[in-house]
Amino acid sequence: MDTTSLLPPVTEALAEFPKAFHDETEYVGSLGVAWAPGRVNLIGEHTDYNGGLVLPLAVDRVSAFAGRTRADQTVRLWSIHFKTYAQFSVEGLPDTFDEQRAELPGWARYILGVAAELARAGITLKGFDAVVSGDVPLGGGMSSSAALEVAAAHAYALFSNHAFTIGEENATLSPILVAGLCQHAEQIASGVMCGILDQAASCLGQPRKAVLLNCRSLEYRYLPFADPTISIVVVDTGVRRELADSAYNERRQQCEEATKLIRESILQAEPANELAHDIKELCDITPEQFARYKQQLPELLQRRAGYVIAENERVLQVVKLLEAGNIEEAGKILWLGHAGLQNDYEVSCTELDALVDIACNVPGVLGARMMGGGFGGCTINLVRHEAVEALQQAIELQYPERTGRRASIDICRAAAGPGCTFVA
Ligand code: GAF
Repeated sequence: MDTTSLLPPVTEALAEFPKAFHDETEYVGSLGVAWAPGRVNLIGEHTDYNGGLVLPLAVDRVSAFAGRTRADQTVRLWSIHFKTYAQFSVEGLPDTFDEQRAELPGWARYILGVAAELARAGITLKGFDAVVSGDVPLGGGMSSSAALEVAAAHAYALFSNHAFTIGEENATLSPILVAGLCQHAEQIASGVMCGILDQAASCLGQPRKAVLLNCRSLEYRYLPFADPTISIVVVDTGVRRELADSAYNERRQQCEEATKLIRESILQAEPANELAHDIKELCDITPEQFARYKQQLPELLQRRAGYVIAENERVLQVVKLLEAGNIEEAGKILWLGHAGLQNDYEVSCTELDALVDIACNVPGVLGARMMGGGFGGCTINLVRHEAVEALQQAIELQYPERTGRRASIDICRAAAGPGCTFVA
């Protein structure tokens, strides 16, 4: 196979393999590679676990594996980034998950988690040795962990020699099923009760396209996203907050509580309304219902639920505007999304707010907002090409002044989803 077309992290992992694994291990398969992209989310934040809409796109940054199938059920991994080995067995999963997880470094837990979920789905896996590399900024809001999980699922598919297949016609698992499986892997590996956004974006990526996903029905469709005059600029605050995980789970609980209270209020006021029984998640509540019944919620839950319901509407507005070719107006909706995340959902932080505020004063920035779980991570900015430099300069000048930190800036393109192949 011509390896020159492989992405840089894939090539890097391939080159490292003979250096990382040079003992007498018996291999039963050829050298192979698997990879999966990170993502950005245009709009639809914290809507995924509320059964709502999201509009992400996969980016040209990937997690990658290069390795060979072993004769036993051991998985040995070498992380180029962390410069550490990790080892576990796929035998006995998912029962041995908790015990094995405790012994592993954080990054390897996601890979074990994927194996556990595949085992739960009834798939028997083979062991392999592999080098893991990647260029998705770690913890930087572009879903490095989802990229790692989805790449791992493709590595298991490749190295388990047809125990299962992903994606193509008659495959064992569709891309969206793999996304769900990797979402559960993330939950058990990290304890964060995430939605499906990140894993779905990685699994469904297509060049020059965004994907509109209904996280309740799991139906999706693609939208062209390739305006040559616009850049997607991702700015990393450099902030990672320990408490982010517990705050995320707390938001999720608040949304569940708000859903329950509104459902009860509707049923009480409209006992004949059979449809109200079907309200399971916040996004099952229409904006009109919410306006009518929100007074029944404590003030905090009004703000949390109000944000989610409005954000779901914003996704629809952005889709309409993009379809009409009106990126200027679509961008404006991103500012509104940020305001909601900052004031009502309260998942932003000083650094994210500073970046959005700086971007707001640069002509040619069409819209910006914090992206992902929040409390740190990054912002997404839709920027006219000719304004990218001005944005960069404004951030370099003002962000350290305002926060005492440095931000890093990355320009991304909508890129393809995951893949795997044997190379020798
Ligand atoms: C994180 C989660 F992993 C996603 O599922 C999603 O909820 C996102 O935060 C917020 O939109 O990335």
